[in-house]
Amino acid sequence: MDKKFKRTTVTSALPYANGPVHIGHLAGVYVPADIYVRYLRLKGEEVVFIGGSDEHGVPVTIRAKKEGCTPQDVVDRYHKIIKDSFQEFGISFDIYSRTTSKTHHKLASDFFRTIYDKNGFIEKTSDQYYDEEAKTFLADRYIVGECPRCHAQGAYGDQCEKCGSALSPEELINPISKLSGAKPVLRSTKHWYLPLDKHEAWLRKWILDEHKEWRPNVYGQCKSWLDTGLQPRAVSRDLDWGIPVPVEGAEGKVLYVWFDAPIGYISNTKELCDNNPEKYGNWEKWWKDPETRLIHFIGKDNIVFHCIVFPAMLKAEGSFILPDNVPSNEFLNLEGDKISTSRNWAVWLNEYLVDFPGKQDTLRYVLTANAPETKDNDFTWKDFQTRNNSELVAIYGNFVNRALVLTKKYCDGKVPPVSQMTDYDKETLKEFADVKEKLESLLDNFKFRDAQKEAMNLARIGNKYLADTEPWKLAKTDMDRTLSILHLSLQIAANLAIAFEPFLPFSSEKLRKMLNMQSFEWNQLGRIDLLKTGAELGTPELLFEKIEDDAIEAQIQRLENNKKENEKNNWQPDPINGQSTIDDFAKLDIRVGTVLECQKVKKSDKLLQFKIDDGLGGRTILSGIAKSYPDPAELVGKQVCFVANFPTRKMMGLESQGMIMSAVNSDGNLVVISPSKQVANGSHVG
Ligand code: B3M
Ligand code: ZN
Repeated sequence: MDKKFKRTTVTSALPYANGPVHIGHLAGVYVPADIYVRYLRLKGEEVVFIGGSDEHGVPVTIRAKKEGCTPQDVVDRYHKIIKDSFQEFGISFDIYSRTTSKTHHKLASDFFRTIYDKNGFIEKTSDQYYDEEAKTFLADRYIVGECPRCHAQGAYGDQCEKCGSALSPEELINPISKLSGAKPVLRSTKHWYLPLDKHEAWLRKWILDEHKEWRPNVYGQCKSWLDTGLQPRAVSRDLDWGIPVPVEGAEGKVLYVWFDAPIGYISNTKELCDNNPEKYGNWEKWWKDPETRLIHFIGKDNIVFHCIVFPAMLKAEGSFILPDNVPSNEFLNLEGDKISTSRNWAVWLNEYLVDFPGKQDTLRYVLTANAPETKDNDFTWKDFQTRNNSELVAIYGNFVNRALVLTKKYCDGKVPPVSQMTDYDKETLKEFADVKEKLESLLDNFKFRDAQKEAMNLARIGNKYLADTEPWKLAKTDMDRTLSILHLSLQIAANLAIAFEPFLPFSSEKLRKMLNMQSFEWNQLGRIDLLKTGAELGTPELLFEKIEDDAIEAQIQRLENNKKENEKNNWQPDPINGQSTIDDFAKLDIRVGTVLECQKVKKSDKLLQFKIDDGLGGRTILSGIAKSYPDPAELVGKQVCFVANFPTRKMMGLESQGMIMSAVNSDGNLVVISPSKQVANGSHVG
């Protein structure tokens, strides 16, 4: 660590407690933060790791309304689910608390008040949309209407998703409240604003000149915000869920969730220290001492809040340090598609644990191997399986298992003596001599993906060493050499246990026990005297298990099902298509006929060929509905409606005389239209 710092405060974004967490959260924020903290702890550095749930904000209130419960019920439920998931995945927070805690309410309130008393806010009255039925002011996202730019329907008060324009709610044509469907009215209301424009000059210097080492994605986003020019931002809202604005005459107003949430880092630190002062000392040393280094782990959609807004708040308050780095990841996609809670396109951590019990490290490994550190990245189940089976099992697990099982066999489960070192041994040792420095330079620079690769490389070296030296063969002729090889292999395994601890804590713990390692420190990395000759080893166990195809197929199937289910639930009929007249309709001659034959057209996966009794001598019609009727015979004998006066068309070398009429169902399937009672073939539809 940089000499000027004595200790590190690590925070990770506080997830909203209005739903469970998924692999995107884990990959983007919590696994990298946890790797970093575990690494610092192994080095014996002074560090705290602060987490918690973000429990305020409009989405919580909406969810509560929908479910007919209170906002507190919602956050109680999800706080627990989220907290448990993190714990199960070994995210080693010193504290995981919540923004509904008493400590937080008081601290956030005092924080606001300090800035207020220093005249750090501006007060402004403006007109905002109000829903008279729901009796509430409307957050931008809860107002929809026609986009003033592209005229698409359903644009949000802050953005049109069709054309991408940033909007403000007053610009929407025919705005509607998403809460009640009512037409919102403008009402004047007073709010407090943080004048970011006044902070712009020092922010520019601090970020653009003094923090050029921040990741390019973070630095770039900050630069573009700063270059556009900062505007005052409202830090209060009209809402009945949150921390009341601690100012007279502010009834019905609460702190904006993005104002109180980052203060949650501080409150949670305070709660931690107050509860355990012997271990952690006074909370202020973690937030106010210039010798403390503050690091925020976040996702890319939170950059502006952590690099611009929160630092401006800290500066305005006046007694806090500023973050030294804000390692932010890009997004993780899932099977090529954006992860989406509303579309249920996600791998939920609580569900993963049910399907893959005990396989936390596999997910941690795969998420780090594919970490979206510099660009968006993709998680696929196939890749998950490959990385587990051909890296964790075939390299790391295989090496460790062979070393331990052979030791049991040839040396009674005790660390064998080493009698000779060949040139080959020395070469192997050379290869991993600098592993510590390599890993450090990567971890210190938040390059977790490359760091994990380096650790796996160490396992590769070990695996290759055993494969090349083949001690199981040598055992027949040269037991001394066999034992020397095993000795060295076990030392490499001990190094692996340490090197992998930040990444795969569960397997490292298992391995540590198998090797019976007493001391376990980062400083030991690269040494080959970690295990003493003659020391008793534990029982060999498999570190990783193979994942079979059917488990992977089941996951892919589940995602497909979610997608279908979601399409059904979110399906809405198309809007009515312009106007037509009775004369337009009269031009179509629609009739009823009975299907006499129906079969697939050869070489076409779309077309079905119908023979229809149309009451007029019969006709053939081709219809592109084969995918919806995998068994065309089911249509034989049914009456269907068809357009009888279309000109004959040729498709795939066959003639089609008319068009069978079908409804397009919500899942995209086509369903042929039949009269509700038997009618004479050739009857008119009109
Ligand atoms: N809850 C947004 C998010 O989960 C927000 C982060 C707060 S960090 C102080 O993406
Ligand atoms: Zn638009």
